[in-house]
Amino acid sequence: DAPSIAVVGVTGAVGQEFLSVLSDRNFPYSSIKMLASKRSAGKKFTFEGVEYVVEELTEDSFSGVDIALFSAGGGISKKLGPIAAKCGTVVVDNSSAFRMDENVPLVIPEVNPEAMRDIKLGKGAIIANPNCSTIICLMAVTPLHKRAKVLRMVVSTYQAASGAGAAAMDELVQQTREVLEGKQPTCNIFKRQYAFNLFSHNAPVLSNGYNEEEMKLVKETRKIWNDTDIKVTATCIRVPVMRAHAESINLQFENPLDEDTAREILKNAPGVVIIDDRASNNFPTPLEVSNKDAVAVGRIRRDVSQEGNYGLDIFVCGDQIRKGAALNAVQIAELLL
Ligand code: 2RA
Repeated sequence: DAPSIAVVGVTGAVGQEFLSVLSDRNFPYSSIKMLASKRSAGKKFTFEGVEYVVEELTEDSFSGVDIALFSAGGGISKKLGPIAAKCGTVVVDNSSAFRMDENVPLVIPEVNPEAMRDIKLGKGAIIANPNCSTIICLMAVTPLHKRAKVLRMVVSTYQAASGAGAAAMDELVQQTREVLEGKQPTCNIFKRQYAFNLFSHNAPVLSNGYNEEEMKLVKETRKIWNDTDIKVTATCIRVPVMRAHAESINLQFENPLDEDTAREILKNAPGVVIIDDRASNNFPTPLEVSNKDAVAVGRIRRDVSQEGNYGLDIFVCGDQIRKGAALNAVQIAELLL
C-alpha cells in the first residue's frame, strides 16, 4: 500500500516544490506530514484539496513515516536525518550533509539508480540528493560519458537566486526595482548589489582557492560516476536570474565523439531536451526551462582546441528548484515504490 510521507522544510522554496512535484506526478501516499521550524508551525495551507497545518519538526516527527523528503538545511538534516532513519524512515536529503558519506548513496535516478539498489521501504536509510549544479550538469554529460568516457570536464556555472533560497529571489526583485527607481539597493542576503550585476558564488572559499560550490561539482561527479580519476574543474558564478541555472561545459573524451553523434545521444537521453538551432541563434535559456522538468542542452560543437573529435563544448540550462532539487528527490522516492 501507499507509503506515509513527510516533507521537512515544507514552507521553503524546495519544500513547496516537493508538494508540486508530488502532485504533478501523482505520487501515491497514505498520509503526508508537513514539517517545518517552530516559527512556521501552525501555518495552514491546502494541498490536493486537503487543508494541512504545518507541524513543528521534532525528534518524534518520524514514527510511522516511510519516506521523508528533507530540505531544511544541513544542520537539520545532520541532527534529524539519522533519527528518522533509526525510526525506519527512508530519508531523501537535499542538503549537502551526507552527500560525501561513503555509506550514503548520492543519486540522480536517470544516471546512477543502481547506487540505491540496497535500500528498501521499511528499513531506515539516508539517500542524498546531489547539489543542483551537479544534477543539471550530469543529466547532460553522463549519456556522453557512457559512450566516450569523459577524461576531463571544465564547467562554468551561471547560478540563479533560487539556489540561495526564496529570500534571495525576493531580494533580487526588490533590488531591481530599487535600482530602477534610483534608490540604494537592499543588500541583506548577499551583502552586495545583485541586480544588473554578477559575482563569484557566495559559498565559502577554501584554501585551494575554489569555493565550496565548485568543489561539490568536482567531488560529487567523482562519486556519482564512481570514477576517482575524472578530472573536473569549475567556476561557479551567481547571476541575476530567478530560478534556473545555466552551465557552460567543456569535455575531453578518451574515445572520439563527433558532434552529430553527441546530438543523437542527447536527443535520446532521459530528462533532456535539445535546443540547438544555429540558424536562428536559438539555444537554452534559464527562462525557458524554468518550472519545467527537463534539462535543455545546446551549443553542441566540436572543441576546436582539441585534436579530432576528442573534445566537445555544450551549454546546459535546468530549473534549480525542480530538477535541481525537488523533482530529483521525488524521483528517488519513486524508485522506492
Ligand atoms: C546554490 N547549489 O545554487 C546551491 C544551492 N544548493 O547556491
